Amino acid sequence: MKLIIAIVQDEDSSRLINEMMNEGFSVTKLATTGGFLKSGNTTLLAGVDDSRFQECLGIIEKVCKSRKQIATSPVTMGGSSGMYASYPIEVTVGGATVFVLTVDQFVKY
Ligand code: 2BA
Repeated sequence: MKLIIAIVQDEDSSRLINEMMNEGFSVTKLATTGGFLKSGNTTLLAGVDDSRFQECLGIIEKVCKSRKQIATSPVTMGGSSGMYASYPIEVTVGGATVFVLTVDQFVKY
């Protein structure tokens, strides 16, 4: 069994969960926050059989779109001045960031 951890954009999460559930995958949704943008994203956990995890990855790839976002980056203006300024930067947010872990044991009580 594999554990798929998929960090996706909130906009894609409902459709992704629906498509995964329709194909018989079990999913847990976590409300998470990206460290860089400090805005909300969604992390999905799915325990899937080895024989089906590629199929699950295919659904994630199909549903999740990359988008451009403007982030505000803080910059220090001088060593001793203590002044800060911020400037907008454009970042491309995936798609999906996916980790696949091999599961040692899976039990339900
Ligand atoms: P955030 O950390 O909010 O990052 C959002 C997007 O900002 C990233 O998109 C990337 O395009 C950009 N970004 C992140 N760190 C940056 C940096 N130091 N300098 C310039 N740009 C930067 P994605 O790479 O698609 O990541 C989307 C979200 O997936 C991330 O949100 C984070 O929550 C998660 N993530 C990505 N890589 C990860 C990793 N190696 N471990 C854990 N979580 C990760």
